[in-house]
Amino acid sequence: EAGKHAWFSHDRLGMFIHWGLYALGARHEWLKNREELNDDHYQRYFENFDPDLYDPKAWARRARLAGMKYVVVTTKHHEGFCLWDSKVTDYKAPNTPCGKDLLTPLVEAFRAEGLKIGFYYSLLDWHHPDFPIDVHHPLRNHPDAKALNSGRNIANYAAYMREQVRELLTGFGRIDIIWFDFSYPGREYRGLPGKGRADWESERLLELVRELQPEIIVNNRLDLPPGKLPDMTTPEQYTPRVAPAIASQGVLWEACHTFSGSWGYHRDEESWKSPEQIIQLLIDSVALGGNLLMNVGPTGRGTFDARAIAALEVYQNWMEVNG
Ligand code: FUL
Repeated sequence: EAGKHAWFSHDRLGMFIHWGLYALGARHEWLKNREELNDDHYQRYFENFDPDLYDPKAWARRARLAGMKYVVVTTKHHEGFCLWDSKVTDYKAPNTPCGKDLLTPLVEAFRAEGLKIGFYYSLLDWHHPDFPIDVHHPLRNHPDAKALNSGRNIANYAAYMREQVRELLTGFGRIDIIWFDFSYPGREYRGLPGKGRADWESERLLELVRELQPEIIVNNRLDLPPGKLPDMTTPEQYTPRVAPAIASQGVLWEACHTFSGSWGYHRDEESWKSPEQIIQLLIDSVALGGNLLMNVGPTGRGTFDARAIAALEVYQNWMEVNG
């Protein structure tokens, strides 16, 4: 069993990509939540989504030169927007002005550079009509939030997720990682509940994943029942100082970090990490037996911001001597 995931520990460094409609807002991928934007307001990003400079081959080349051996891309983030031509929603790239599936060329480009492919898929969905208004939902402070939930049936949404995961794991060849995000059982806000395995029907979802892609690595954010281990645990924005306890049970770990602070493109952020910090993150993860997944949030036009390119070049220069 350890054998089938041996590539992961060997490869060590990957590229996370957070790309969706929020890139146009250019101020954090959670803007719909943070600013409590309703669907009507958010629609402007959908109607103007047209990444005219999108060149996934250039992204893939930069990743390879930085020493990255795999990519994990947000096929759908919490906003619910899909980069691929999903058959079960209209809320997808082909229906925006860009008019096409953006995921297929990305997968092809990264594979052509020799990288393995991971799909991030959000369990939260702030667009789907059956996803209840809950603690993180943009409408959580709506005076009628509870009443608005009466028509929403999360079982329909769980079925929708299975359909989408089936598309993702059958339509793009071999997929090496699936990165579900995230569960928050027991978290409550104004009587609106958090969500966990009963809502996602996590075990059923996991069964489907295993059936469709037996070799795949599944992360730890499905809220699996006690005794059921994920393949990988995912410390976020920190690097453990001792290997996570779960590693002793054979669970891989991967720290994920940003070059600045947000995951989606944030134009005005001023918290970009120094070259020393960027290299230290890699050394610290690997020294403790973990992986590092470094994030880039491409712009709404489909480019890597100059600051992200500079950060990737830090790895590139280091790899040329130490890789
Ligand atoms: C979190 C998400 O809420 C963030 O937006 C980001 O995707 C990060 C990697 O995981 O839980």
